[in-house]
Amino acid sequence: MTRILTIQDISCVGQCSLTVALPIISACGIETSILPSAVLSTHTASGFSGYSFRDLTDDMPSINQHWLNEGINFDALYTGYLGSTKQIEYVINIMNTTLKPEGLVIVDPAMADFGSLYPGFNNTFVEDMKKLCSKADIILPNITEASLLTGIEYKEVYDEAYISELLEGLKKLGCKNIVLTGVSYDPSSTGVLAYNGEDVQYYKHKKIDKGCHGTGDIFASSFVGAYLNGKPMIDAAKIAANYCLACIENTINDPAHWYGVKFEPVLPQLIKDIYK
Ligand code: PXL
Repeated sequence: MTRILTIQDISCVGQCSLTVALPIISACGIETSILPSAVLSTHTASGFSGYSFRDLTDDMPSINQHWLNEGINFDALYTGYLGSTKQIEYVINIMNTTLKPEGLVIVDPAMADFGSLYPGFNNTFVEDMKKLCSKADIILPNITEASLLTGIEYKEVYDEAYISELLEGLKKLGCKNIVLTGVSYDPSSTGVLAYNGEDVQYYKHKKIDKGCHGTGDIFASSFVGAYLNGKPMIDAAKIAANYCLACIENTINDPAHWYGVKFEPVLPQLIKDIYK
């Protein structure tokens, strides 16, 4: 059985990062170990204010040392929101010591959306994230993150040439496989794209205009679940995109649920798609 380690924060309330990654990947039949990078009372996006933040950076080396002492290792590593640049260094150390030699590394450079960095991130973090992405087997950026990683101007309206420029920029950084999310060429549709350094495959689907918090993490976690179950990259991206859409549709008519999406009741659809 595959055992994955996922490193990202726990936002106690707000349906993102570990509170979605752990249930989703586990439901996909994969043993999921966690390393919380920080504990926050809520996510940091709008809607909540004054969140608490406990940085767990200093705990990471001793946690990894204990795993090394116990002979624990992992088949795969998936990183999401990381709380500090030092954490990126520790993640790279875990990759070099605790991940199996042929282990798979999936990095979601979760740091930005809609043209801006999330609160608390700066350019030094972006520079370090470039290093982590260059060591990954697959990265899962959105357009904002791809533009920050490549230094190419962020655009809200663009064409295929712009997307190719982003992909080539990421390839130049050393990224081997790229799944780019939120790729939209017209107002009524959006989609995901998989690039293995040679071929681009695009899956277009309907666009729901309401942005919902945490869907990047839901996409990444369901992608990981599908990919580790043997789905090719574009198929895993398609399954994950369809799951996100279903989660949003399950939530948008409930104004009380503004802080995330109700992904739990839709898990059976994800599992069915993976085992199809
Ligand atoms: O969904 C990414 C994410 C993860 N963790 C925290 C966040 C966000 C996005 O805002 O605030 C704490």
